[in-house]
Amino acid sequence: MSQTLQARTKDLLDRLGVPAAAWTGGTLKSFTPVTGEEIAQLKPDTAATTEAAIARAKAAFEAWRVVPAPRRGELVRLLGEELRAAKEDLGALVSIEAGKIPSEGLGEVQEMIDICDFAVGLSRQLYGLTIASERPGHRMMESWHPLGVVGVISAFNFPVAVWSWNTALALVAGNAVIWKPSEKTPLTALASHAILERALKRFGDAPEGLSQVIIGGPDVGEALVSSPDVPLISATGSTRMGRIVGPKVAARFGRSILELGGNNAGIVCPSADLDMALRAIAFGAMGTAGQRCTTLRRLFVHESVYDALVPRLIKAYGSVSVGNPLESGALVGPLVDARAFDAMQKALTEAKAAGGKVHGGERVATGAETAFYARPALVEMPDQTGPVLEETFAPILYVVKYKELSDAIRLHNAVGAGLSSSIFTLDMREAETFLSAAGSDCGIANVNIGTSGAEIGGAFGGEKETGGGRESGSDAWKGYMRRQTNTINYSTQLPLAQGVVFDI
Ligand code: UN1
Repeated sequence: MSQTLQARTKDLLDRLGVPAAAWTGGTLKSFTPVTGEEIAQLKPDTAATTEAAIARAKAAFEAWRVVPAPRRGELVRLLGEELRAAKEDLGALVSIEAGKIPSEGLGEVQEMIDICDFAVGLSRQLYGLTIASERPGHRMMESWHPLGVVGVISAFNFPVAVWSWNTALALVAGNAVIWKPSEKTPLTALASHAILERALKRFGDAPEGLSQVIIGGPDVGEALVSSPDVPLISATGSTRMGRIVGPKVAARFGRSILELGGNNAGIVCPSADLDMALRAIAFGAMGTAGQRCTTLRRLFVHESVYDALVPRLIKAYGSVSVGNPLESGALVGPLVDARAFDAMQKALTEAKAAGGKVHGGERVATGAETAFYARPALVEMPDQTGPVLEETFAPILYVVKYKELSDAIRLHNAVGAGLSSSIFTLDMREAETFLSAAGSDCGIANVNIGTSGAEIGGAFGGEKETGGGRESGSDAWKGYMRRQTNTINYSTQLPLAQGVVFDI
């Protein structure tokens, strides 16, 4: 088995155009969570090579920012084409490196293609406003200008899509990009970059160093985050990471887009379509083995439907297939590593101590000792206490019974994170209350679908400890540009605003 997986990785990297020298013979080891075996040895960057990359990116930015935006869009159009051609291979590599089931590996690449399409259209729509001036013979408007070098820090769980959300927007916005992928998923980063390089080659005259990847750990991240030549850091990962990165960027008056932890919840109301809710909850809570930032982690179920829904959910938890996603057709693949498994067990122990009734959560043997598979856990909790208040990056769903919707919404909002949320109801009043100013406090609030699996067309991100950043669709592109307010006087007079007189 292990030979086969290594060989498959090599095969995929060859086909995707990543030279063997980039992932063999180095000191940074890469493992697949599918079997736990080592699949690559990379040569890590250093603070010095990162600084050199930033200097190259800065020079590239100065050339790129004056390329007309629709022409910049052409590069992203070509990237979308190359991604379409590479979809099967890159999706398979995501599955090996991040442990996703095949359709989720492919889905992640589809998300990259979608954002490319979006960004191509955007390259002709970087609109500013025209604004009425209070002065005669004057005109006001807004211009959106490129920002500079964008540093992208991404996590293991969406190893390539998050880069593409940032890069597709940053490139049409006229910026250069430096990407520091998770140390756990460097191979998919190198592969994505090889795909972009093919697009750059076809494009022809893009400046050298426009988009670069740096591989390594905190020292490399630190060099990127602290550099005054990187005006924007877009960082996806834990709230703990955000607490380090955010203040560092702010201290130098840089801008950051933070997409951090989620402790996402759903509310199941008396009128809910329970069959539909069951499926949505199953995907939201167990999909990607609970390792999405949008994973459903808390569920508030109205007392009148608790007995009709929760036993069915427990049954689904007991029977869902867990195993090697590349071989067995399982729906739940591995946790990323031993630490993730230990964190899951610790949370379950704490939940039990807080009065929780745990269903599932045990290790599932696959014959590979260094791979960590767990049966997803559903925990019936008497209240929202202990580990329920924290994000544990594993498939644990805490279920709490409620009587009044106002109580459910209060509990829903009573956690640190504020990423995604959903309500299951056929009652218009309940749905609209949940979406209202007094409802969910999250960046994403859904009705009759789960918390995960957002489309790229909407702005993606959340409030509070989730960091407040927005990526992907809607007007998230504005975060990657600088706004300039312009006032133009085409009269023969010089009236001052606010009626100020200053005659010399
Ligand atoms: C993440 O987990 O960091 O909404 C991103 C979703 C995906 C993106 C998740 N489209 O679940």
